[in-house]
Amino acid sequence: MREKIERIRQEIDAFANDTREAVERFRLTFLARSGSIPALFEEFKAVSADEKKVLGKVLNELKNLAETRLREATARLETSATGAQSALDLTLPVIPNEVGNLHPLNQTRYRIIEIFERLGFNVSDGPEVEDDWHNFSALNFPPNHPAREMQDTFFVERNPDMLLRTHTSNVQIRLLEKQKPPVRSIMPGRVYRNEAISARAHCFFHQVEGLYVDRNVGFADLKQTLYHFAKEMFGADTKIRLRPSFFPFTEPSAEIDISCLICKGKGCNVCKYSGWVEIAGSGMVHPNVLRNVGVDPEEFTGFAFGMGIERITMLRYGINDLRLFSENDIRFLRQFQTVI
Ligand code: 2U9
Repeated sequence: MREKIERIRQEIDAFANDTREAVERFRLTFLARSGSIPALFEEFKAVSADEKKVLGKVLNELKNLAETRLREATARLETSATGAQSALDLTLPVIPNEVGNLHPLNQTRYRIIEIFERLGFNVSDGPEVEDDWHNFSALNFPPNHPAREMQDTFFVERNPDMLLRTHTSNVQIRLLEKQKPPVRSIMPGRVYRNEAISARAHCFFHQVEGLYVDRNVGFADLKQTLYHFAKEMFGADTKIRLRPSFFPFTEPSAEIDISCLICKGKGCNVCKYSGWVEIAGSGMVHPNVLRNVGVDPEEFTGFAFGMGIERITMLRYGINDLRLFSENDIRFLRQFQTVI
């Protein structure tokens, strides 16, 4: 029996426990019920009492050796590359969670909404596919007037026409049709134009328009509201300038310029050496428009304005190509990560 024990010890030492299958074979060969070590214990029962004293110790050592080797081999497998991939190593550095960010246009939209909400404006929404009345006729665009051609769009149906709205003014019309003044609301949304795509134009873009109709609303209210907006949006030392303009739906009308953020009015590429950049259009709501929605222009007056969210965002961040906003290039979008 001594020789058998010695032979099995040598077999244990020689056994290559390097794969999952080999470890299982090791267990079956030496330790399982039908393995060689339990067989030795069976034999042990028959030896003389004297021999038991010596052999018992040796046999237990053999069993401990086999069990230790099995434990070690199993542990090696768990941590090795070929072993269980599921082995959890709590010492590894964590895999960072990739957090996305709001699209820069949405960041600007939320900032614009925030500024006007604090002045008491609420937010209204309406359809992007619109009829001729709400997009053009109610807004005092006469049929065949050149103003219609300047806002050419995509027609979904003809006679009667259904089209992709060219501005969010359709929402103001819908609002005034169902809500009597006072109305103080802004309308952010996507609009469409039939334009060739370039760095400065696209077939769709985003606007925020605003409308304030009540008794005694005057041009001074318009000017002060947009001055406040410009300072909140672009910084406290921002100046504004109003230039006469024309829109069918407002009279009088004015373009709103701000002092150039880049050169502080000295003259640069962005302001084309004028010191001023355009940020919005505005005006007093045309009496015909008020009449079209059943509001008496003798009793109520109002001002309205409109701005392109792309344009404001380009000025805010110094972006020079409109197409970047809709290409979904992660290298561009990642630059607008906000710290939360
Ligand atoms: C109603 C009455 C009046 C909305 C207005 C503008 C001036 C304007 C442009 C700015 C740049 C469009 O995004 S842009 O191309 N908008 O200049 N929009 S006043 O006037 C309204 C709207 C609704 C009932």
